[in-house]
Amino acid sequence: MNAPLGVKVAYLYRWSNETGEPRAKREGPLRRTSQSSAVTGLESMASSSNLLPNVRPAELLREAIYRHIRYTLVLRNPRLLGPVELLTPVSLAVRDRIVDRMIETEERVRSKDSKRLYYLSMEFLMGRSLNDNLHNLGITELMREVLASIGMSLDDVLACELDAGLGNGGLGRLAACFLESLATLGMPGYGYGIDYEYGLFRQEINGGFQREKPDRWKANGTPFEIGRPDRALSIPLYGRVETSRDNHGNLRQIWTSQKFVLGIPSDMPVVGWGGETVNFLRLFAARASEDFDIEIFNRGDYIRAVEQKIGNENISRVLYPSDSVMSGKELRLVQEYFLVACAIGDLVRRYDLDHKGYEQFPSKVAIQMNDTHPSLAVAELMRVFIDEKGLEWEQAWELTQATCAYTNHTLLPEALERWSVSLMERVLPRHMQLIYGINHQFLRSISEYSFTDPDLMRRTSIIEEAADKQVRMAHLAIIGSHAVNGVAALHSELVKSTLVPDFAKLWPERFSNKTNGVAPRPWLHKSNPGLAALLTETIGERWVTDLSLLRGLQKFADDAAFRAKFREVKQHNKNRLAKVIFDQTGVQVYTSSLFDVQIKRIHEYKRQLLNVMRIIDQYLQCVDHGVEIKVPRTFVFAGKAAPGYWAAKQIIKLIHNVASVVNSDPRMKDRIKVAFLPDYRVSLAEIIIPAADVSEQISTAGMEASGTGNMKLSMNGALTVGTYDGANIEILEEVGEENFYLFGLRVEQIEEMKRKGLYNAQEYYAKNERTKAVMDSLGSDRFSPQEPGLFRWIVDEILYRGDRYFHLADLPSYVEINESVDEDYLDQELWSRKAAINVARIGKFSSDRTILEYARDIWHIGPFEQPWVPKPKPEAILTAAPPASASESSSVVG
Ligand code: 26V
Repeated sequence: MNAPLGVKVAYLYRWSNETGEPRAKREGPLRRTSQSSAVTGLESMASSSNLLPNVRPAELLREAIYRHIRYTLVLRNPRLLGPVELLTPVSLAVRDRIVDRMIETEERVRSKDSKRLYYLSMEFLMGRSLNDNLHNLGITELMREVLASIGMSLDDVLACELDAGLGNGGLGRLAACFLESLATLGMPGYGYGIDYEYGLFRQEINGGFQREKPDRWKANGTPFEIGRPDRALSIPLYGRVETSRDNHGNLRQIWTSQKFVLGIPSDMPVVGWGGETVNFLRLFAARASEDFDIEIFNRGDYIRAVEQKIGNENISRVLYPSDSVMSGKELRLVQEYFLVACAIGDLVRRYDLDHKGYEQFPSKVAIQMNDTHPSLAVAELMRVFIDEKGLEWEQAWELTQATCAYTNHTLLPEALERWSVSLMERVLPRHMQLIYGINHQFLRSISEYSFTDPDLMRRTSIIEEAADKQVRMAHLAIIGSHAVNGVAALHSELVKSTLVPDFAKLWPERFSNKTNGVAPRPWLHKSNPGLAALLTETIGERWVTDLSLLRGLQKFADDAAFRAKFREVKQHNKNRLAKVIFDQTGVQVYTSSLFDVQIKRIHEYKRQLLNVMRIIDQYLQCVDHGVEIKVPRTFVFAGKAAPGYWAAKQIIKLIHNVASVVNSDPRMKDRIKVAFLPDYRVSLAEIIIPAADVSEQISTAGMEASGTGNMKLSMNGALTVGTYDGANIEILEEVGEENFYLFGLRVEQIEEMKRKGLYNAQEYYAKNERTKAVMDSLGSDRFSPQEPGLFRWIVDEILYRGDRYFHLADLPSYVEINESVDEDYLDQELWSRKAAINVARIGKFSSDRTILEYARDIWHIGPFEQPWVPKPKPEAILTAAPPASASESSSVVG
């Protein structure tokens, strides 16, 4: 099976390992390293690759890096390069290994003609690639050794990579975890997204206020994006629809006079644990097509034509930074269609490579829509089947529905997508027509029920009849899918009972729950090496790909020696975070204090404000009433506010003001420290999470669909202080109520209070002294001495404008539960037992489990069991020969 020598050329370039100097320097010109004077440099490398099995992996890796330094960067002396300059060659050396495995994976899937999953998402929060890839290939330590040999620290190089922050928060990170799990499980699953030039804004803090800066995440290069301009697609927009007859005399709708924009794909490899499977995330960038607006060119208006060109390229310029309010902006609609059209165009092309006709389509392709953002996929697939492939409506519809599935991620009415019909008619006239057709067919199918429920059609129609007619994207997604799911048990019930009860009654079998999960490789094994080593030493290494095995840890929670080691790991992680806090904020914290962490988007429903109220309460108790604070705490906040979300930005300012008062008041004797870490992102989360003692998950019940930070924190040995909401409920069920600090109203209570108008914040204010004191301090200028009246709005909002989020109803029970936290924390043996039990019982929340459920119930893609994947062996990664067929196959990665 060996490839011809010429194929191996990329593998080995020999340098001396004693001096770090290129051997070529001593032996003569690079092209003359071989005995044969006739061979080229590349051929000489090919001949030395015969030595592969005998060469140490470290040497191979170093040679691969040196080769890229010389031939890709055209630089001479590796020892003179700084960490930023090394990032690219180091990444490319790793990438070469990955590419081989990516090609092999594709060949495997193609030869089996396996069904493939395409995960369509406007967001993928990938974070840093190099570290993740090294880790899943099992060559992190090897790379550390190699870089050390040239006087470079691997950590310094890793830190130079800018996060790919192509997402707002939970929804985008979930997509990234899903891709990692798909690859680890060996499933053919691919992401389709947008290659935003700017990801989520960078957050700077200025005088306590958030300032947004553009996120130039590509500035240091993106070696893990593999451009595929040969796979470009032409995407139509605007124009009009004309009716004409085809050759058989049938009426056909022709979308004409469109403008075209190009979608240029780049692939980010997604390496599964062990490197056995490498899938990809295909991201599309918008480029002007020569003939975008051919009329302007024809008129000879060159400058306007170039302006148009720039305008079209804006489609993939920037990620929309709101995760709360739907903006209704044309550019966002165009972005959504751009993603969908690129994805469908590409996946249909891939299907066509190996199949004739479309009968088999749903048995070869599954499309998962991450929220309604890509729900135009339903209309686009219909358009492609009918207009481009000539299928009849009925068959096209059957295939579309059998292929698509939809996941809902929010119940918040202001985040539900609706697009005005007039906008859709202008941007996507053919799709609007198809949506009317889908709606008509649907309404006809339910017309029989209208006798008993005359309002049913109005409620379920895709078109909302209002002054400005709207397309309800969730209805389109539900009608066009064979499966609809929520992301935690409670949330999935609420989808059925409150969001779309009519659809749930019509098609109960279509609805299910798929509780979210997080990938244990990046969020535990990689980011918390101390804990990972302790787990492996205690229960073996198999937990990495089967997190349910953490249960084996349970008996060790009673073992004092184990707990001591467990605490030692946590302490180490806290020391590391303390340094970061000091460097980033100047706040000095005590590493022996309890680290209390709330890290997530800033949103009223997530109630960072409740957390601040409790801090204020403790502060007032201490300085005004002399109450002793028994357990010193460090409160860590991090998170971004949507740039247009005024209240959320004010909350950031409040956190800073409270921090400056509390941190500097000598009467507090440093018992409480508050720190806001700027620019929350994946790579910062990786440092905060392993160091947390307490995880704040305090949303108003019924409002957090699932949460995933809650899972990551508990997985890393933090105890949750949480409401009965989202996946908190399932975490509590797993870890046991004695290992979880539950407080606050339940959904039913909140619903009832809303229904009956029972929540009166003023009553809570009047009847609780401490609540009153907290509110009064916000109304006075105690936390804004230089900025009079700054926080009065909070009092107005809560006491006089109804407080949608029930802060005052939950404040007393929140304060009380925190007293139990303090008591337990004083007993470190008790605390570490609870924390260890959290880790032992968190296995359910691996995204491997989530993906296996999607695969079994929705996608019908194997394997249906968790496969065992051994720890990768560096030798295997470094010395594997390239695939023999690489030179024979023309289109290896389609
Ligand atoms: C909504 C919107 C509204 C239109 C404008 C742009 C935009 C961008 C993102 C979103 C996402 C809102 C939904 C969301 O992020 N949901 C979160 O999903 C997580 C993963 O399922 C879940 O853990 C969180 O509880 C949920 O809030």
